[in-house]
Amino acid sequence: NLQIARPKGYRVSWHANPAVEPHHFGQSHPMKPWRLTLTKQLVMAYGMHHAMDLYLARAATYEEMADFHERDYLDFLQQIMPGDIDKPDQADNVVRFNFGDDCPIFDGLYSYCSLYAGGTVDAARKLCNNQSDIAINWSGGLHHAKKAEASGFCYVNDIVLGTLQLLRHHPRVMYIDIDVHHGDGVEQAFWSTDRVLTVSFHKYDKDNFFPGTGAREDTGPAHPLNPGAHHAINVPLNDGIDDESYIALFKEVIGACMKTYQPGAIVLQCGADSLGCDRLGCFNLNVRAHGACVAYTKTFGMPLLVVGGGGYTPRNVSRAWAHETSILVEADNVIDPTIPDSVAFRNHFGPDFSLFPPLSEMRKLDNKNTRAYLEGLVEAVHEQLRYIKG
Ligand code: TV7
Ligand code: CA
Ligand code: ZN
Repeated sequence: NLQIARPKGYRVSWHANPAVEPHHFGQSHPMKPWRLTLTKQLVMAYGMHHAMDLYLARAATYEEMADFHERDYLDFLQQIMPGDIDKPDQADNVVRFNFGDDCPIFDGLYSYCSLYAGGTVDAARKLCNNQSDIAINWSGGLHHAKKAEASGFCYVNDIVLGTLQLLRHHPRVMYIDIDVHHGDGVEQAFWSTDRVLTVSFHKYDKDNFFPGTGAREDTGPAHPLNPGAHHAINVPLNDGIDDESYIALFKEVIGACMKTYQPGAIVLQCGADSLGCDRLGCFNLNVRAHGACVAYTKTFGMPLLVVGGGGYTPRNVSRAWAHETSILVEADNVIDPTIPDSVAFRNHFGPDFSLFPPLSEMRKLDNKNTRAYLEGLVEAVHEQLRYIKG
């Protein structure tokens, strides 16, 4: 695929370590690091690796992770072994740090965490050093992890670590989260600063959808002495949102936030569980619509840290992230939507063998977001932005 040239004027870097891919969360667990293998196979079969600088991610050090995480939590993460979960002397910590079915203790857990976190820290540093303009780590984006607690398949919050790096060089950073789940860990980490504006689009149902936070009126603690008040923007949605409404909503909300806040860098979490047909998600988006959010974010032309996140139907996760890689290297108009013959595991992409299968038609889900509801959300975001000065 020699037609894929490096984009002129800006550099894209790819940060990954293949040692992340073989980790197993357990038999029926929905999180499958193997989806990263599939993504990489697609990206390489299309020749997109020629258009990026490729970096082997190093493991984040203990000290780097301690920029956000508490040491007794990291100590536990570092020494715990799969059999230990049933040992009475570990029981207190297992409960305290929230390990269990969602966040199991599997073989190589610490190396898995430090590798995906290292990728995001490396990516952020490349942006700060001005050695890259768009830096990608599809293994990152684990937005639920708290400073001393695992949560929702996330153990180390690589997004917080990467954002802390960006804050060394940029007065303001904007965080955008299109995973179907609320980006609660990132929101909470920057709850009390006005230097990060967090914006999450997610399915919201307090009692029936994880993590149950992210209501429209949750905008940061409103104490007059808290500079972070109003700096969390939540866009709670109902089942079945379609391409057209999601793209319009994304552009209106993000366009308004960019205009008001004027950040120096953007972190974009691209959780692919907002696609139609996701095993855990309940939206109705096609690969092109998910990608349109990435394309729109790129139009602002600022340092951009792109991370993965959720996504539980691996064939579609890899389609979305390969397509989004092509958008970032400006090859989306030259690649063939038919999956190349040379791609490994090509059988996973049948029967259509297309990058863009009709996900919204395959599982009929009513759009439970009325036009009036979506207009109300946009209006409320505009009102919230009046409290924020760029
Ligand atoms: C970023 N949903 C993470 C999203 C994290 C969602 C949840 C599961 C789940 C876990 C399993 C499993 C599952 C089919 C789905 C209230 C509970 C219900 C555990 C069984 N199958 C991201 C986290 C969410 C684990 N958790 O944003 C092992 O679904 O809803 C919950 C919590 C208690 C714990 N039980 C689920 O996308 C990466 N978990 C099968 C095996
Ligand atoms: Ca989200
Ligand atoms: Zn998710």
